[in-house]
Amino acid sequence: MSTNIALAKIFDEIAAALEITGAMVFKVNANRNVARVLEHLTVDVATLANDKKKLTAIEGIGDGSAKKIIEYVQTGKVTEHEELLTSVPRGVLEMTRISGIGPKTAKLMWEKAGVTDLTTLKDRVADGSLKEIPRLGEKTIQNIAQSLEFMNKATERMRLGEALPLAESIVEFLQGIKGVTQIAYAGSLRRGQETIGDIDILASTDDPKTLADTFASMPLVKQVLVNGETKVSVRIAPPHSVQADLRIIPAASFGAALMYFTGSKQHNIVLRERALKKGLTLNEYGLFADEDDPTPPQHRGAKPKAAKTEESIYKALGLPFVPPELREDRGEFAAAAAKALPELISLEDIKAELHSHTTASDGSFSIEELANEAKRRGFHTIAVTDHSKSSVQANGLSADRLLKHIDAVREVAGRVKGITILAGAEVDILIDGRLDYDDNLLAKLDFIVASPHASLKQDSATATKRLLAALRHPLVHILGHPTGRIINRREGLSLDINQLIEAAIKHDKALEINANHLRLDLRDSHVRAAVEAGALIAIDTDAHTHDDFDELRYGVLTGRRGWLMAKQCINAWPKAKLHKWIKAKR
Ligand code: DGT
Ligand code: CA
Ligand code: CA
Ligand code: ZN
Repeated sequence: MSTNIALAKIFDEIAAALEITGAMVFKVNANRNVARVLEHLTVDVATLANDKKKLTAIEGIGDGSAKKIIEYVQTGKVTEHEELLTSVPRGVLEMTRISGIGPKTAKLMWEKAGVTDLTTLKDRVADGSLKEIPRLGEKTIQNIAQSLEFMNKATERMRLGEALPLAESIVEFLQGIKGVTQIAYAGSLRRGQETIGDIDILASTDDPKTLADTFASMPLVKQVLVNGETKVSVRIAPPHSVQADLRIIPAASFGAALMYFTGSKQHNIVLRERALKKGLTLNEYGLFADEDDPTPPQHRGAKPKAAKTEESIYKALGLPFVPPELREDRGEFAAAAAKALPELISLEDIKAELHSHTTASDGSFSIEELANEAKRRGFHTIAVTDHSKSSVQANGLSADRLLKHIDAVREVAGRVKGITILAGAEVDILIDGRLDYDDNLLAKLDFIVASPHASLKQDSATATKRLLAALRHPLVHILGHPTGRIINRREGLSLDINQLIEAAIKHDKALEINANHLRLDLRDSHVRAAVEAGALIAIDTDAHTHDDFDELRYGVLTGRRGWLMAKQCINAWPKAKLHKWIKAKR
């Protein structure tokens, strides 16, 4: 699969270089979109390159991109990419991935101060010499310094949206190996945490040696750290660079091991205390009678009361099955005792996408393509919510363009059957809480997501006041990605979430979980607070391209970690109920 990743990087670099050299936005976006498509593609693109039609049949890959892919497969390089790299150094391209550095700033620092990579950038920030660059504001320099510091702290943990597909592909691969009877990933990944420290995989097999050897010699592996009979640890090659542990477990104790290695540690501790109170002892081999014997029960040949499945162990401890996302010792035991464990929302419950973009702003869909994709995914409603005018970097719509766009959406809505298409907007919440269009114009829209995009370093009190104003606005439906954070890149607003929850309830608004794995905003703990207080939640993908719809599962996992049930999530409501709620704000 490495051709896909290598090519994705090339398309990303082309996009960044084009941006720096001032190319048209659509050209930049087209290349960036191809990179996303390639990252998510489940077949090796090299196997399709003998036939251009097979490539252009993939959503998001056009004629020009297909040519570049074929060139790469045949020659190992892309001429356009090579040429761009002779005019823009690669290090300059990498800098544009840092929050606070756009293409203009990168270009300025490169031309005026010789900043050609991250290392020189760090030096120039440290010695204060960036200040001498004309037209580079003090604020920008401060932002860059903060981003660098944040990156240093945050880069070790891998984001869920990168770890989950990786773990799934490893599991799928190993499943096919001779002798394997059971296999699953465990750990923080199974609990759906937004970032993970390492990938934990458990398997049972009739042929341990073959499995261990196969795992250690996967093409993805860069280094073998431990190569034992029951445990193999490897480091996965860049760009992933994460550790993966495979543990080989006797089939009879697979459930006990899965429970143990899923964790969390806190949850496991409570389980073991519970076992002891019942005169039992729990470990990764099973639940046994607690006898006064220093030899562990599995070594004395003791027969476990339960071990094969997690369900049987929970049952023997007098508990219902606890979904992995709840295993944090944050109230799940009390809820289980009260027979009040939530029936968590699932991916299949989601029937509406209420935050999405088209080519009118920074998306890659036409309105019709967007609607058809939403329909294909089984949704009854799609809200088209392009950016508002202050989001200049995202090609936000002026008032005039918005009026025309509303007409265009209504025209498609009249034509495409089987799905409700709403004319909406993702309206910027300006620095003081005002919205980015006047009320007359807002009233013409069926649907409004109000989101913060700029000034994301405000102090907590100011930021909370700003978002409260948007929640109070009678025409708004959803507060979009409230903090504006980007995981591992940008901290975002630090908000008084309880005040926002209270206001959302009072004004009957929904708070968004932006499902994009870079955002997951609201985060799990915020969702939990909102769910407990009774606020409505929206789970939206913020789709810019076809594959973005696949990010929905990360939003659902975050919702589940926040104890969210379908009835509290507006995207899971039946059509009539949702539409009634939407119209009540008009
Ligand atoms: P991570 O990898 O940092 O995102 O978090 P986890 O939860 O995946 O932690 P990890 O990989 O260190 O261990 C996986 C699970 O194994 C963990 O959730 C619980 C279990 N575990 C590991 N070490 C211990 C331990 O010392 N005591 C107990 N009770 N459980 C442990
Ligand atoms: Ca782990
Ligand atoms: Ca581990
Ligand atoms: Zn947004």
